[in-house]
Amino acid sequence: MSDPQPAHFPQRIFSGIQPSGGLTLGNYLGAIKRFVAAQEAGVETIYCLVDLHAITVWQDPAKLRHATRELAAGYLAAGIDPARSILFNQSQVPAHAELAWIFNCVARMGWLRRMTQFKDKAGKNAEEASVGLFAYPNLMAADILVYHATHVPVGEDQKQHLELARDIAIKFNHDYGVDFFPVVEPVIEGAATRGMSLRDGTKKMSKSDPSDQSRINLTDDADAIAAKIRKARTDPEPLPESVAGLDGRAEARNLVNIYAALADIAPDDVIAQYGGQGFGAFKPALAELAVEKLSPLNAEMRRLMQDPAEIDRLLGTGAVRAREIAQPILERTLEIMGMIRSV
Ligand code: AQP
Repeated sequence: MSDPQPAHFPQRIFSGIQPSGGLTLGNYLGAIKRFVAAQEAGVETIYCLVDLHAITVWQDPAKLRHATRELAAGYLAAGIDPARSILFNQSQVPAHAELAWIFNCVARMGWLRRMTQFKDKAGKNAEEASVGLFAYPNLMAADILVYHATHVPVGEDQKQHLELARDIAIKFNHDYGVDFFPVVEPVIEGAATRGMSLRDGTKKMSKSDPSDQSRINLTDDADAIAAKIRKARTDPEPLPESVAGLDGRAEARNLVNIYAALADIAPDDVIAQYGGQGFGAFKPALAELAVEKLSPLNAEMRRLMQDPAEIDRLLGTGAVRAREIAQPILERTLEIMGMIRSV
């Protein structure tokens, strides 16, 4: 990772996932798997379940509670160690929402109007969308900057939001004549930074897609995984002899990328092995690999979900550690802005 930050911003990784449904293979390959790699590399890592982001669209309270615990179980099952990483849910650390308000006053309307995710999620009915959905990227900037995080591993879809977080840090530093917030670096790496829907290779695989067939959920059992891969949309051609031959073949490229990310190899290596073969051969190989990699995860998530009180306890402990970092940074921000701090 290149690090253009001044030395007074030591490398610190922050990232988050919304408990807005069950985890998908896209979240796993684009985010969680890489969160674990960062933890294993020995960098300071802070991982958040961004429940305040989830409520930018309607969430049934009981489902939100379940999805938050299940998401925590997903992180833990994938290898996030709460002793080495800080793992917590956003709403237990009020500094996120407080700094987001400040950033609502830093970011410009025009910046937010350019955000494609708002346009995608609000659709044609933007007037009915919540104000929170529109201001979502300001909260995301606060999530990151309230820890002075320097690097943020995310999938490709979050690139624009991270550029906005950089713009907010730069504007705040400039407006107040300080070098206080780091200019964060997005870390978008690996073969599956944009896992696509199994039904439509031009659409992102998403936990809120109405079609369950469009995604692999981390809670899917072996039969469901194999069936979804078998039914995944493809074209009639065999796999090409080189990666360049995947151009214009979104569905084929997606399956090759998923294979590569699951096997920790490059798409070239997948093509070297399967180029020239039809999907009749490739899909069963992919299904076998997916089941091999995801089944242990799935089993561990189920085990963890049997003890929700323990998950809540872990999140509470993580939140205490998160508050210890976030609160002084929020206090200093308010001071810089001229707010009286009496205590
Ligand atoms: N399809 C994907 N491929 C690669 N990475 C992905 N991510 C999400 N989908 C893919 C990455 O997962 C992290 C958490 O995303 P999120 O849950 O906060 O929000 P999202 O990006 O909006 O994910 P979803 O699944 O599409 O959720 P909904 O449907 O609720 O909006 C991020 O790092 C994201 O890049």
